[in-house]
Amino acid sequence: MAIQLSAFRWVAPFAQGYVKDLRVRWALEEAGLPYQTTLIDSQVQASGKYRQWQPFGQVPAYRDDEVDMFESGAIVLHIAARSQVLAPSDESGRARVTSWVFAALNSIEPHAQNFIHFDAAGAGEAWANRRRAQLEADLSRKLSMFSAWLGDKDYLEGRFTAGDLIMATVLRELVDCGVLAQFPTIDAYLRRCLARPAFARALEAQLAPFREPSHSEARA
Ligand SMILES: N[C@@H](CCC(=O)N[C@@H](CS)C(=O)NCC(=O)O)C(=O)O
Repeated sequence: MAIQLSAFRWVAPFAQGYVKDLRVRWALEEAGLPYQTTLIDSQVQASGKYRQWQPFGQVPAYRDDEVDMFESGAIVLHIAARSQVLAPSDESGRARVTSWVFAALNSIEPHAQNFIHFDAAGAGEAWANRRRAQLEADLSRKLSMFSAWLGDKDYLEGRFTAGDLIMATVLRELVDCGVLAQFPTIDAYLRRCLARPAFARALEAQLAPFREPSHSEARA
């Protein structure tokens, strides 16, 4: 069975290029594994059949010959277990990759998302400005420690892995709010990750259906 991945047929322009199936597409491109996309809309999202595949009606969901999965981080780790491009084959190397995937999703992404959502609301009352400053301080603290870890490394564990892939998708969301300007080491690291040809192919694969309003919808 060909690998199948769910993705949205269309999303609002601000979300285009940022839907989380991008992580899985990128991993599959790095691993050189071909896949088919099941494009869904809100009707499919709400259907019992799709909820069997993705319990929260979200994207991405994934299946191959062996597994039915949801959660982008878990899916990327599954793909990494099949490709040494994304993770070393030894137990200790794989454990480091798993740690970085969780660090990105658990230790950095919540701070990044909290700040982005508050920042997007713009300046407001005094309490809101204080809260925004607090969220920025929390995020900056994490990014400072992350920057110290990176130091002069090209990638988190010396060479590109699934940990870098997930971390880059988390950090990329911070580009527009300007926070990364204070962290040139992270900014350079992010640019290095995003310069990979597999990322460009994954991004284009997500964006292509959004340019085709007449695209007929596949059912999950
Ligand atoms: N933790 C999940 C989050 C998935 C997620 O947030 N998907 C969004 C698109 S980026 C979605 O499907 N949103 C629609 C909804 O929640 O109804 C993952 O990483 O796979």
